[in-house]
Amino acid sequence: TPTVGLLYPRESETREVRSLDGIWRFLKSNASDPLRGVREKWFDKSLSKTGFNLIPMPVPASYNDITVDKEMRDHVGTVWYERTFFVPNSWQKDRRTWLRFGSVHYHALVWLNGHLVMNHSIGHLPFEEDISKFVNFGLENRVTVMCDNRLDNHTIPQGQVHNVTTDDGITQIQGYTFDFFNYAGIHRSVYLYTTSLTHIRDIEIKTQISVDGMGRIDYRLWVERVNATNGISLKVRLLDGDGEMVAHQKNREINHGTLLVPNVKPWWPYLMHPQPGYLYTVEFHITQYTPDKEILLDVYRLPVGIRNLSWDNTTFLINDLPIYLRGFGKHEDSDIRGKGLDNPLIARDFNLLKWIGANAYRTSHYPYSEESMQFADEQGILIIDECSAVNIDLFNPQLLANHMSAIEQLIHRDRNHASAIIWSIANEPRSYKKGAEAYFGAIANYTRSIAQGRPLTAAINSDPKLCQLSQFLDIIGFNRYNAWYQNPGRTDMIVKQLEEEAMACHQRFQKPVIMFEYGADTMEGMHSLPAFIWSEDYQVVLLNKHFEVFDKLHALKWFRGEFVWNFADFKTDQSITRVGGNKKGIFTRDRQPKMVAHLLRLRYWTLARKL
Ligand code: BDP
Repeated sequence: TPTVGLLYPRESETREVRSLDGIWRFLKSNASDPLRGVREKWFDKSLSKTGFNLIPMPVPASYNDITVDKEMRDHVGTVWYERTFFVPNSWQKDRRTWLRFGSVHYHALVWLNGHLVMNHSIGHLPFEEDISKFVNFGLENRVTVMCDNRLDNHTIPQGQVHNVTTDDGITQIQGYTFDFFNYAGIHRSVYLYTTSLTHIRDIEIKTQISVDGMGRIDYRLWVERVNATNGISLKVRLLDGDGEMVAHQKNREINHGTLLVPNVKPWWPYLMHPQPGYLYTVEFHITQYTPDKEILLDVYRLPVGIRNLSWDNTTFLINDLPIYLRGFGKHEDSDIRGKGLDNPLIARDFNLLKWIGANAYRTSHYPYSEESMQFADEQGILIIDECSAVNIDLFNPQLLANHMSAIEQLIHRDRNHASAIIWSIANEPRSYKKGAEAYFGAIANYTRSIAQGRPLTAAINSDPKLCQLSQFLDIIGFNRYNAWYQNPGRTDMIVKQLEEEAMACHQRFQKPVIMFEYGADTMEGMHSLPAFIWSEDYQVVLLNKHFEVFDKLHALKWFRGEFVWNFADFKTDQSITRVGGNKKGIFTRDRQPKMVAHLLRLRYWTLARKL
């Protein structure tokens, strides 16, 4: 389990960051022999020496929709990426060079100048390594990445590769039971950065506000010290939103400490306060004192929102006020780039969230980019932070280990974000099956041991009477498709049914309940009166019926939120239930509103004013 590499790369007086994003050289290996490149050591020389045709491939992006080749879109197995870059001589003396990937899906092997430097599984999460000893300083370097998209019974999420006979012979296909397209490639930014030998490896902060308005930040630091670093000390400064210093500390204890902030400006969610998303910056300076001089070894600045979070069997509070969540399930998904990091798209999505009056979303069904988490902190959008365990089914010890690792990496990466308020440990697992109780008991115990003051949830579609996971959660999330998968067309069969389902969740487990998914596939521009499934009118009627229930439940206090499925249309694998993808979006895939967006906007703004 990697426990480092999860601090976001930031420039400072002592750190330089360079992007390796851009156009890389790319090669798709033959599906029938995915490991040929490893056998033949393609990483030893430039990929051009393989004799295969290389194509230009943008990074970050999924590779699937970049070309017009069906085999590229549906590829199962490995692909290779490569590029060259220079590292300045100034990075050599008394310094380290780090190579960091924001996410490669699913499995990545990374070589630098022919040396294997990284091996990481589970997409959606960053990984990095100190590459100093393999770097040619002042000269050209080559990075080679092999990316494997195959999912099996041990991967998070699970999938099965099997052979099918086609007109051209036998070929492999990837089966999986979740509906979003299994995009693959170097999905997020690649960075090269440098630190001093002695530097901050990791930071953990916890915040709290007391009744008298005193803010408190407890921090822990992991400092990598190298030989001659005696006499090092830590200086910590807290800057407010205007850059004014409001607290500071200087000590020889470099591993932990506390900052107190009188009259603290709390971090508030969007529409709960005139100034939501208020962030301070904690500045950590590591200095070495020698008899004649003071050497600045490292500076790292971490944006921090100060807030309280608490919950009990009926409610969920932020800064001691109960909060009702108005949100969405989302996806990282867009035309051409697939799951590739796309800053304009992130910015647009946050503008739409604010326009519609939402205050939350769930990172269904995997961790989203670090950049989006930073946006959420700044805008006051609450994040139900989900790990990539979607639809898991066949419980086994190796899966359990990988699932724990997925959760560890997620919490480790996101624990310092004020916006991350709840950890979601799974989406629609087959939690009614034999083996689920022991499996999720272990997952929940483990998550709780590292939960960093956040409650646990999961998005559950099993019958509450049969579910063996819910008992371990703090907040029960449930997914139901009344008048869609159940009783399609019958919007007159939503209200009673849904009310009973929500009540059953609460009665059995006595915990706060959130609806995490409901919705209807909707073709933009299709109209029908009276409403008929797939039309925009049907989506309006279906949502309206759900609102009726939510209003009733809300009066019961323990019902803590509503999340529509989905924020926007997204790509799926090919099936007869999908028209160009999943169309349950409130927005289209290119982020324009469907008719229902205006209805939802009215509701979310009204709720924001009322609650
Ligand atoms: C739910 C899944 C979600 C799907 C949705 C649907 O959690 O990932 O996209 O169904 O089919 O069961 O629209």
